[in-house]
Amino acid sequence: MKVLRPTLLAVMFAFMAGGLAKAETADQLEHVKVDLVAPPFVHAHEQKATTGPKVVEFTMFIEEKKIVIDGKGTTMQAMTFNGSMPGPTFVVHEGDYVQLTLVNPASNAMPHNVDFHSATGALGGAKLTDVQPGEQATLRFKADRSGVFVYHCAPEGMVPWHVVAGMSGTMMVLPREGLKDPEGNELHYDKVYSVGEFDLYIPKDENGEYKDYATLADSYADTVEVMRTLTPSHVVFNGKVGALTGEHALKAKVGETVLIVHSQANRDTRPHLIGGHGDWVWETGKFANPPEKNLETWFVRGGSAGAALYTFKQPGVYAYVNHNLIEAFEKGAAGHFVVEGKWNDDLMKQIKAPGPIDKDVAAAVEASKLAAAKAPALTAAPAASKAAPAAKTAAAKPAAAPTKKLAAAPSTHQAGEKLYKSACVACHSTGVANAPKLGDKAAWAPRLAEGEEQIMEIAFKGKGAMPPRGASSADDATLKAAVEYMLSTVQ
Ligand code: HEC
Ligand SMILES: [Cu+2]
Repeated sequence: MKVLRPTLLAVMFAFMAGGLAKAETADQLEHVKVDLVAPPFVHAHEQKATTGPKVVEFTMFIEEKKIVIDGKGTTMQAMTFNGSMPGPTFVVHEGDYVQLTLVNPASNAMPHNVDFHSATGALGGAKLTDVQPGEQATLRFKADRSGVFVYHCAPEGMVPWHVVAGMSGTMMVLPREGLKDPEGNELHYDKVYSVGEFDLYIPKDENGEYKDYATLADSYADTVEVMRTLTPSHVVFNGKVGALTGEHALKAKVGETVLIVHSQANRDTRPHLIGGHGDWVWETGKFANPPEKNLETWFVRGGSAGAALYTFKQPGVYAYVNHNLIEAFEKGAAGHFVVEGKWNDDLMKQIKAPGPIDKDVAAAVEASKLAAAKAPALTAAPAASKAAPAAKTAAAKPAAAPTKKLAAAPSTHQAGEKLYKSACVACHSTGVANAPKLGDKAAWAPRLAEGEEQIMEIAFKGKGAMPPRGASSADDATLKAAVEYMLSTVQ
């Protein structure tokens, strides 16, 4: 019988439908068990697969617990995979099978499951892993495409709540031959860090203080109400403000290449390494697409993970932030890289430390300030138009800048006035939102001092409450004529 088995298998390969044959294949493959580790760290793994596909077995538990999310002691009733936010990062190779046992201990209150964006079918496996407190389930799926992918809890009727309460993480499916640049050169990393960004929605009491809830169920109604505002109270990396700073800062050395996996299961984000770059960035996280080179900031869509590869060139403390800087500095979305090594003067050098301003420098600054203040008065356009009667304004201008000016035909002037009266008058006759009023010399004087080119630029591109092109659909010539008309009333 034992001798016959390979033959039988071969027959199955030849004659049976792919699905069944493949399932049989997975059963024959070598099984390896991998222990997950808490982020920002990632379990040991090969970058290039040295064997054929395997079944990689993982066990992950779910823990509901109250956690502190900032330095002020604000609490949240969290739901977590393996007790961490984000949950652990899984690493396999394309073509491997993931075999996950999901455990929901009886100490929990909620049903949970897991939707792997790297999996195919049954809501990413969520349908097959619905576990009540006191239950476990095992799912196997084929990692049939490479990339970094989000996974998250998705229990019916409570999906967003479980996700923003902490239940997401990442799976990295590496190409079997490892990472490559667009030319096919191999890319390696010395370290990989897993950063999970979370938007948190903590309810406040009548006094504006964050509320503390005794149980997960107690927190539900108020939390959902805050969630519906779409305005997070906190935006954090790895579960709390400061989870990746101070003694928990990410570490690297000059010359080391770090892969940063950044996920956000619910909301868009834009990671940025202050003072560094992304040498190679898979912004959408999918290794089958060529990485982008030398990015300053990368965009990670809500519900996805991105991967950035960077070789540190300079020592120091680098802030790693969500470059919505309000979210970084006011709401918490910031971490640190502490990089050891030797400073490279060629890349950057402080030529002179801050100190009193030198006399000759001060004089030069004063001189250029004077020149700048005089400059507008020297431009021909406003001066010329001041002398010209209103109707001739357009005609006077071609002399100043012939190539730039439009035909001075009276019809153009009329078209400008007509456009003003239809599209611009609403704001510019009343002065809504400080729109300079028609004929109001005081309002226009500082703008004229900036020069007509600047005025045109604002008219075309907008500024503050001034919509681009005054929100009109007029052609360039007519829009210009409308501005000329407006200027003619203050000269
Ligand atoms: C919704 C209101 C609104 C409409 C409509 C509007 N503007 Fe304005 N406009 C403004 C405001 C407000 C400013 C002042 C912007 C500022 O300085 O912040 C302004 C400024 C300007 C300026 C001065 C730019 C400068 O140098 O500061 C020009 C020129 C101008 N508008 C032209 C137009 C023209 C032409 C139209 C119609 C095609 C138009 N605007 C329609 C609100 C409006
Ligand atoms: Cu859940």
